Amino acid sequence: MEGILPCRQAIRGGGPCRTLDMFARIRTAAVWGLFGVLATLVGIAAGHLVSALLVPSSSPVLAVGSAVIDATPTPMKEWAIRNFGSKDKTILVGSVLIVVLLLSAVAGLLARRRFRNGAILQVVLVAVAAYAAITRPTAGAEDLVPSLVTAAAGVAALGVLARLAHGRRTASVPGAPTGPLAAEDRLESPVESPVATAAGASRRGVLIGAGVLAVLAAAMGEAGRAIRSFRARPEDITLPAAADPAPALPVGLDDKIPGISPLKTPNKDFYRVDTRLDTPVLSAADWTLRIDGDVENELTFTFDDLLDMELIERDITMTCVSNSVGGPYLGSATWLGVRLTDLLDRAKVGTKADQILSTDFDGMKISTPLDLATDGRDAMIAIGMNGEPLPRAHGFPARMIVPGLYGFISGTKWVTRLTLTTYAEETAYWTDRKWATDAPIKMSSRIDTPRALSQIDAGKQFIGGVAWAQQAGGIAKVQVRIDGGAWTDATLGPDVNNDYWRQWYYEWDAKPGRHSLAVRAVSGEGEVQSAVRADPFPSGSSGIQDIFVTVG
Ligand SMILES: Nc1nc2c(c(=O)[nH]1)N[C@H]1C(S)=C(S)[C@@H](COP(=O)(O)O)O[C@H]1N2
Ligand SMILES: [Mo]
Repeated sequence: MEGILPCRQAIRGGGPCRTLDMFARIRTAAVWGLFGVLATLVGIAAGHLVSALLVPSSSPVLAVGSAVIDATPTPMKEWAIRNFGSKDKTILVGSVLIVVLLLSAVAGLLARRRFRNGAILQVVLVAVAAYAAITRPTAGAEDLVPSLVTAAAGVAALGVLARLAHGRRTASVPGAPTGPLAAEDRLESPVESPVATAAGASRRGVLIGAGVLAVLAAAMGEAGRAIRSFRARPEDITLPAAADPAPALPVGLDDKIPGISPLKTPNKDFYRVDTRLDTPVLSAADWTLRIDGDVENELTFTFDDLLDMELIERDITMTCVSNSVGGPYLGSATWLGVRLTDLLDRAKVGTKADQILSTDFDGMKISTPLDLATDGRDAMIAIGMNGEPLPRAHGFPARMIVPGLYGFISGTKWVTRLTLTTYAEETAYWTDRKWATDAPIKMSSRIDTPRALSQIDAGKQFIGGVAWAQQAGGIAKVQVRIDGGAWTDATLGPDVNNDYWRQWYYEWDAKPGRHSLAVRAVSGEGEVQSAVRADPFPSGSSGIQDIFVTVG
């Protein structure tokens, strides 16, 4: 290997030649690796900035991340959600970035010997991103632009760094060709470290060049972020009052039981689950909802059309199928919208359809059983959440809400199309990944306070939380079991409606020591929450939450 070859160069300053040789070699490699990383960061920042201006979801990093999400097998997704929770996406993007930066370091190393090879690797990396961006269901030619910019900026930055490094070196070898292209065909001595052997002035040149590029990357990254957040500011829309309003929400146990979930979940605290890495920015004025497929009249509704229809307001608890027993993916809000059946009645659904295939603005598809969505429950196309327009993260300008069904078969955010079709004919995102097609929310209950594994004082303590049994007669009872003893009735909070969770609490005389606390719900139909453990996949978790706390 090169590292143990005898010195081919006179080493200034003497010393054991091989050690110096190795040392210089490693340093050279590190410098060129960093050049590669820096060049890629410049490219990514430029691409991200341009995509912020043009098509935010086509940012090369996001496009690759989204492609990875879509390609991740269901068990791995489940594993990631279980182990990383809502940080799963940060970790995903972080991992993608690490892989990209490692390969970029390789590109830097390649560029040292032959600039063209490094540039080719950079372009290959960006081509993967371009492919991911262009194959999104609704992608157009403009989605290629950020990738092209990324490639151009990355290659240019690497070129600048290579030129500075080689130029500096060749400056000390009068008459040698300069610049990355000229350097291409020369096999340089691996000993020659651009930094180690630099004459003071040119070494400074490399450092200044790298510093300028780093500042440039940071500035473009920050500009992209600022533009994105400016474009994502909420639209100034005043929603009309509902023709069919929800009754005033009763006073819950919020103030009585510290640590309990508030009866209504504030929008900013509402869980968010979707396949996106960005927050889509749609405009209400441009938005339309198309109804097609097995219908007599294909129709298109604008946002204003919806405002002109009869608006209903309903208190509904939503849950994600990925929520494990005792988990956080659950929230309760007041939704304002148009009855789904009012829309479907205008379109006149045919006799063949058994599913509503809803599509979001980006082509993401969710399937809902037609019979359940139209069985008299308050399914709606919602435009308001807790007295405000939908937040962008929750589907602005419009989404579907179907009480009693998990979000993945009913809660389509940023919805733009409802196609009446059959399960035999058309499949959707999660059903393609083997999740259930028919998934009613399973009755469950959760202990909010005390927290699992926490330490609390002895004496009078409240155990409290929420329980839900949508479409099964609501919650009739919640029972608590301490240290494996008998199930004892807890006190219930106010009854909002059967589609809404119910708060509960139990006053406990806590004695010092370690204790187990369990909870279960009983529905209005007399059904007792199942103790059979099931994972979220494929149709929702079941089992009893049983936690440990230490008293004293
Ligand atoms: N367009 C779109 N809608 C979507 C999803 C998605 O990935 N894309 N995720 C669904 C899932 S799995 C759930 S649980 C709910 C969550 O809605 P929330 O984020 O408003 O709580 O949205 C549903 N709607
Ligand atoms: Mo979900």
